[in-house]
Amino acid sequence: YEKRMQWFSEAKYGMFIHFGLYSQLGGVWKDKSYDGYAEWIQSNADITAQEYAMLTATFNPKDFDADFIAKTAKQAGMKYIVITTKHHEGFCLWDSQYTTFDVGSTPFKRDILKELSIACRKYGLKFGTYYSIIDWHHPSQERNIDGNKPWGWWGQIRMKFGKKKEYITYMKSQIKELIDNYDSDILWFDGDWVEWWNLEVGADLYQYIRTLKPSIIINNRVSKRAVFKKDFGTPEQEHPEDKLKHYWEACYTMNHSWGFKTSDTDWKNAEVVYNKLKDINNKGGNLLLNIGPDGNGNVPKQSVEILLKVGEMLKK
Ligand code: JFZ
Repeated sequence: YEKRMQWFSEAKYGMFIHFGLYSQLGGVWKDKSYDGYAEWIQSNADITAQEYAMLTATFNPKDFDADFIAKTAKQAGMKYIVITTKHHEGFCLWDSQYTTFDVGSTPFKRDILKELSIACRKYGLKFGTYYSIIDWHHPSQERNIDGNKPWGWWGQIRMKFGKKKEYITYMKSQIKELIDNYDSDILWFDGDWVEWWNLEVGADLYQYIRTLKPSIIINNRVSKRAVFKKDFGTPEQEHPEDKLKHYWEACYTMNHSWGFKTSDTDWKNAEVVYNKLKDINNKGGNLLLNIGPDGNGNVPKQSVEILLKVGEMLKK
């Protein structure tokens, strides 16, 4: 365990990328701007999976430039990148054999994960893959009409009776693709809060992945994050006051939303980010700092500016 965690504990700083069909919307659906995270618009605007799926027809981020992103991360002093390969919406950024709800069914067609994983290797960065446990598109799951906001009906999406095995097989097949085709170094799960996800399925999945690639590292959200801290904990938009006994990584955005959001212009300045990074590192943690490219694949210029400024400060 210590051995496979070594690069991670030395890395200190990484880049998170939230990118998906939602990036095209920028937080706006049918001329109305929605509060909350832009990657949650399907929930916030209560869009049916069927209507939402039409966004594949217009997904064409021609300006997506993996080399530029990896180069910028490198210049910023980062050591790894984690990208949302499948967020809660269920859309896959690679051409998966196990679904057609993926980049292969869009006019774009390019394999975003292939491009980014190659660029990461070129600049000596580790390559990590975020994979959501909850899936708003997969037929195994349905909205919980009894659920309460603010997590929303979609946030508490439930497993249909008798479908859990089928979905877990789907997860395992896709994760095997992420490891076989892109040699993922980190599996970063999310969505562990739903009721049907429990410690047994988490432990089984953890073991399965460990067998596929013994050196991979897996975040605590593979299980119930409150209970299980291996391989590393993941506090979000906050970080602990003191040193912790386990490996950890805090994730933050530079504004408020993770996915690209037009109205979200309240950017942290470079000093704030730099101080957060130093504070987290002093307490033994890593910072995973997010960018949300827009629907054309462009990284907001404010984000690039902050990244490069912090990179300069780190060199001094
Ligand atoms: C989750 C996602 O829902 C969100 O879209 C984003 O990807 C983020 C990195 O992770 O959001 C969460 C997860 C957990 C908490 C809050 C937001 N939490 O434990 O308070």
